[in-house]
Amino acid sequence: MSKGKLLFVYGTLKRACSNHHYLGDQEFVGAARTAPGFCLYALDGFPGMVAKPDDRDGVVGEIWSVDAAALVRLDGLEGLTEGMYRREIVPLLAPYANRKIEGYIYARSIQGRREVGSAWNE
Ligand code: PCA
Repeated sequence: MSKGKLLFVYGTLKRACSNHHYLGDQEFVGAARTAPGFCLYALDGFPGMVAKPDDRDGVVGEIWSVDAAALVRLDGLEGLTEGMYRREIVPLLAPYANRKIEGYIYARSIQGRREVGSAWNE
C-alpha cells in the first residue's frame, strides 16, 4: 500500500543519514539516480543539489512514498518558505524516468562551496 507522493531524496534524508528519522514511518520504494545534469555541493553539514549542464553522472538517491503530513514536515525542514530549497520535478533514470517525481533543489548560491559530485556519504 502506497502512502502517497513519491519523493527523491539524495542527502540527509537517506537511510542512515542524519535527518532520516523524518522518513521513519514512510515507505521506501527504491534506489534511484537522476538523469545527467545535476551535481551536489557540500553546504553546512548537508548537500545541495543543483543543475550542472555539463554533468554526465547525475546524483544518486532514494525514492520514498510519503504521506501529506510527512511532506509538510519535510518542506519545513528543507526551508522551502525561506527559499533554501525548491521542491521540483527531478528527471530520473529508469525505472523512474518520466514519472514526475519531485526532489529538493538547492535555491541559494553555491559560490565558494565544495562540489562533491554524485553522492552524499557524510
Ligand atoms: N535533505 C534533502 C535535501 C538535501 C538534504 O540534506 C534530501 O536528503 O534530499
